[in-house]
Amino acid sequence: MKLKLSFALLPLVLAASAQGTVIITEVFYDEPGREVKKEWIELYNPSSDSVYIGGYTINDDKGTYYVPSYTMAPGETIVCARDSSGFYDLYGFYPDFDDLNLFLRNRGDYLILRDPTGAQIDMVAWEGKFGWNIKADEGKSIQRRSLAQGPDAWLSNREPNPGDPSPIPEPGTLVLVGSGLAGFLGYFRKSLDT
Ligand SMILES: [Ca+2]
Ligand SMILES: [Ca+2]
Repeated sequence: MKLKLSFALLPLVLAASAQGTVIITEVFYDEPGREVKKEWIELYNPSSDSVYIGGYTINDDKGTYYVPSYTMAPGETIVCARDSSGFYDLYGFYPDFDDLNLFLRNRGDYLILRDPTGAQIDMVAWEGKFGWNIKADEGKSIQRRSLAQGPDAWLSNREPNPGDPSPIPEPGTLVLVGSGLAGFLGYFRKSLDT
């Protein structure tokens, strides 16, 4: 029953994916203590297709992070951390990548995800930056709860769950925020081109 339902909704799931392929789903910017080696970012592929993210970039107010050359499977998350051992200290396992070179400011910062053409495909800001009033206390994270853009799509002060995209809905339910037929046709055209 569940499988049949998922299949029936597939076109609209694809419509959702056409909005941005890969999104930021969690940011851990306020690590315990004064060092800066435990920060991390979680990315998620909500689409039904694999997405190669080599050439994607993430900017904050001071720097640029070149996302690893990697292909994300449908529904896969990856965690990009500043430091493997720092991350391990907190969670008891290692991040997918440990080359994050951004300093995620506790008093307001932002992340802008761009595809290889430079087009912005996602963003998040916190602690008042750009008027986004989401925030995390020390040791907590901000987490996305929907595919929508804007601060309402995010939750403050969450218990970190690196590698787990929740509370964002599973792909079969993302149709609720899909962009409709136009988005689907756009996606279809794109898939024919490549
Ligand atoms: Ca920080
Ligand atoms: Ca997560």
